[in-house]
Amino acid sequence: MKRIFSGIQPTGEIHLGNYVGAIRNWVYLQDEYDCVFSVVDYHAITIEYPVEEMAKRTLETGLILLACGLSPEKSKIFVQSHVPEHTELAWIFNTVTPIGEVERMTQFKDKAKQHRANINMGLMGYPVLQSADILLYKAGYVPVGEDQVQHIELSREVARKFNARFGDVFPEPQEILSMAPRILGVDGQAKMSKSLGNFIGVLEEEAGIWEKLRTAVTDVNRVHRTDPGDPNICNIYTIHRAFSDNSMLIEIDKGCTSAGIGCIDCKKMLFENLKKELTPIREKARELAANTDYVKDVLHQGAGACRKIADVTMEEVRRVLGLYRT
Ligand code: AQP
Repeated sequence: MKRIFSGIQPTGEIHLGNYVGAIRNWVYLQDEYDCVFSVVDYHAITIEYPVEEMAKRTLETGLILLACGLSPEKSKIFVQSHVPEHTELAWIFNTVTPIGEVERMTQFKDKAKQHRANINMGLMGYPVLQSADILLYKAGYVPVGEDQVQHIELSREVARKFNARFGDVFPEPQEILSMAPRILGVDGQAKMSKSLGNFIGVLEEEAGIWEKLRTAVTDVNRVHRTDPGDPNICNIYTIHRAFSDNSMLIEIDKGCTSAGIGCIDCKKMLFENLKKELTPIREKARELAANTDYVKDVLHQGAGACRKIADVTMEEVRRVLGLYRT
């Protein structure tokens, strides 16, 4: 069975971008692939974070993945720092990764601007650790949002460089994009992001979701209700694509381009569909929050299963590197 790896950072509230760009796709894919999914806490420490919150956020992120439909019967779900081989392999990959390649990564440039006071080696090495996350399990496929495609390209480069020098050990992973690989924030400007505060949370209460939706930016050229709009440049329509069926999309397209419906009508339709999909997730999350021992157990079992795979890969890697073994 072909293997998948993907991860999510415990950097805050999981939002619609994470959900439709990645997590919902993971849920579908776990029926067809051998899946490994991680809460990547070592990635999350590359920016300043509230230390006292990290453990709680990590557990909550695991809980949300389960609430969204990941199943421990189908997938291995674990916390990255519980499998130390991730950082061991990342160190080795540092020695085959050209500095120029990591310096040109868009995410590094963006994060360096956002966190000027702490541009650390970890921030720059983020995609090297990500390559290790994927290749430790020799995963061939990585379901991610569009923002991560450049990093997956780099992981192919890392695999090629390593294989060229030490022999054919790693596959070259391919990204798998969802049908909504890039959701903008409610500001309609930047990517919806935990750290930018422009998000709608998957577990947010309905009143909060509506308030954000109601005021969210649409097609900026549609100033008056009577102006026709262009769904192709409207972020609300992009979100509709992820939550609404074809007949509704056609209805909105027609209504928007002819000014037959207003933005608020369109948002109300989206709100109804969001409620349909997110309410069961919120309920499941509430159930799991009352039984965190179950979540802890899933993560514990997941880490155990992953350590076994990691151990085999690392033995092979240490051998091909020519390290002294007793
Ligand atoms: N706006 C988005 N649209 C589509 N996919 C998205 N993803 C993130 N934002 C969007 C995808 O979600 C997965 C997990 O992301 P992550 O937590 O590892 O890191 P991120 O991409 O940096 O997400 P955020 O929310 O923007 O976090 P912060 O603010 O902490 O940096 C990935 O597959 C990502 O592509």
